[in-house]
Amino acid sequence: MTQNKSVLDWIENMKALVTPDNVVWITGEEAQLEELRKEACSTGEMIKLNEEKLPGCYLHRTAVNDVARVEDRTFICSKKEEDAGPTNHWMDPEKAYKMLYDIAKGSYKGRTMYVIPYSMGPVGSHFAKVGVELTDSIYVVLNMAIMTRVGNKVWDVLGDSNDWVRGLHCKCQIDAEKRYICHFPEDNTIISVNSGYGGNVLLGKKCFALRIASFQGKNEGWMAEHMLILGVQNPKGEIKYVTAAFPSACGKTNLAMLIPPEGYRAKGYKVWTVGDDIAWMRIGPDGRLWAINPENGFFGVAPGTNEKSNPNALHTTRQGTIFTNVAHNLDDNTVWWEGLDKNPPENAVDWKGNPWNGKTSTEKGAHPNSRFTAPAKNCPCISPEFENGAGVPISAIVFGGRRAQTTPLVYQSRDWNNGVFVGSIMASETTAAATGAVGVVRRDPMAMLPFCGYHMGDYFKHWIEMGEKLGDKAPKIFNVNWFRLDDEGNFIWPGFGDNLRVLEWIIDRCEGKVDAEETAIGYVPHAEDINLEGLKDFSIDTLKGILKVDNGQWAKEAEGIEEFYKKFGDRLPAELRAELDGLKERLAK
Ligand code: GTP
Ligand code: SPV
Ligand code: MN
Repeated sequence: MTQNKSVLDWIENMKALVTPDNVVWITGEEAQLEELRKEACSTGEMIKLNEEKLPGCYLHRTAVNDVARVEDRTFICSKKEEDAGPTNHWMDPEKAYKMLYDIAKGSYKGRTMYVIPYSMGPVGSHFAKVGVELTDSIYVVLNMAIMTRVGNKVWDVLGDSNDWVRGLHCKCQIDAEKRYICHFPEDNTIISVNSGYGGNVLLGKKCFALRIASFQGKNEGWMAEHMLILGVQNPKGEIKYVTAAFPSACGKTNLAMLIPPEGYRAKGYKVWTVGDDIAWMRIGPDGRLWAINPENGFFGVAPGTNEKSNPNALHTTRQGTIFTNVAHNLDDNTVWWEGLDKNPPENAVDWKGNPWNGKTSTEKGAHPNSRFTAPAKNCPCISPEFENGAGVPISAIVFGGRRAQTTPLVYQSRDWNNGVFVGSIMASETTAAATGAVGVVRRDPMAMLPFCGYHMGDYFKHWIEMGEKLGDKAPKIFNVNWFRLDDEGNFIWPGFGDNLRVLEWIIDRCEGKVDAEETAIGYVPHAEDINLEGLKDFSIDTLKGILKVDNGQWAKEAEGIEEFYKKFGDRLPAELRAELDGLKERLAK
């Protein structure tokens, strides 16, 4: 345990508030976690799955009203409203604490308080940061034990420091009307009440590693981003690292675990996964940008994951994994989700807990935002650098979203500031990862709209300043769109493993090995420079179609950006204003 006074005092205060029957300190030892798994199974909180087919795997169903992040109930409680900015919901911290303490008061009565010390990042790395989460949910403990590094070793590195993030989670009655996910960036504090779902309650993830950490990064000169990190190894054995920011459920896990197309594999290409959701990045001693994945597992979207689309992810979930809100196959006590295979179980229970026949039912067996929580070490392509506390050097930063039209398959920004502009104007169709309408195009700068813990205008400025510090060592910035649709609504680009064809062009551009065509929005590949070898039923003319930049559509886009930028008032950096003017000028030519 710990003698850290700031920790002990805070826990005493929280105990007095929520009044648990008892307190359990999570040590990180396997025997303790195993006891908790048994207890969760005895109460029905979790179901133990087939030990032969899915060793060490469990199923959990959340309440039907509690299956995704709740962006409209997520608040940044900075002292000044203007510091939360126009893209966040804000609540006065005094008012928020009072409201939350009223809800939390006595809520652990009859329950156990679990104290989870955790490290985001390899324990002791200079990138890493410590958090403590208090929860009354065993499901949260077991998920945190997969997603982060938990246990006594964290107390050892924390010592008597006060630099740690406080997190209080109270399940309460899972009352959607009293659900609040509140962040106090100035106090390093997170309070989450009335939810039991992933991103709302695994406080190390979006709440700390993005919302609180983005604020810390601005103050301390580093970056916390909603990005995957992967390494592409070429036949010579050289590995180049790339980060990519796509909005929720837009393909980060899939790209991070990409399996090269056959022709590439034969030549010796390989992709290594460093992270699938979050990157913390700092300028290294060599002046380049270095990144770590602060997480220790994957909280991935289950539907659509299969032996063809993402065999690495599927393999990763075959042991030691917790499944949330997928269908339960009663015949062999395994799990199923839409898009796993063409053979849905007939004798099953759906994500709501109702009897379900996959052959005849018109209802979905798994919720579209059902998830797996799997240890990173299970991943067949986990990078040898995954545990390296110094991180990996980044050559390229890729932005992307789900756009049926307008945005080409790939383009390169003109320079860093233009790249920041490209990130700032990202737009994507919404997905099931958050509650609310699905398929509506919304601006989601750097895929951080729901995750930036301070004023988005200041966040843009921070990006610009990082570019000034990096100078000519800055990664090159690109934008991709795997999701262009044809007239019948089918995806035009094959995507998944074939995305390596685009990554290859990106890396070649970083190394100055390939030319490009200058357009109003940036540099687009000559179609001949994207390797289509071995791609069946895909012609170079189809490729040309999705590489085309339509100036008419982009002129409309520029109007939308103008509208969006108005939100930021005088906190929009002048550099971005100039970039928008430059785009309009080039479009008018
Ligand atoms: P979060 O965990 O919510 O942050 O999501 P993510 O960005 O990791 O998304 P993920 O990789 O789980 O993919 C989400 C959905 O996008 C799945 O249904 C995938 O099948 C689909 N998808 C991923 N990559 C591609 C692609 O290259 N092309 C197409 N058409 N769909 C893709
Ligand atoms: C996302 O929605 O971007 C996720 C899942 O990665 S959650 O942890 O719920 O935020
Ligand atoms: Mn995510």
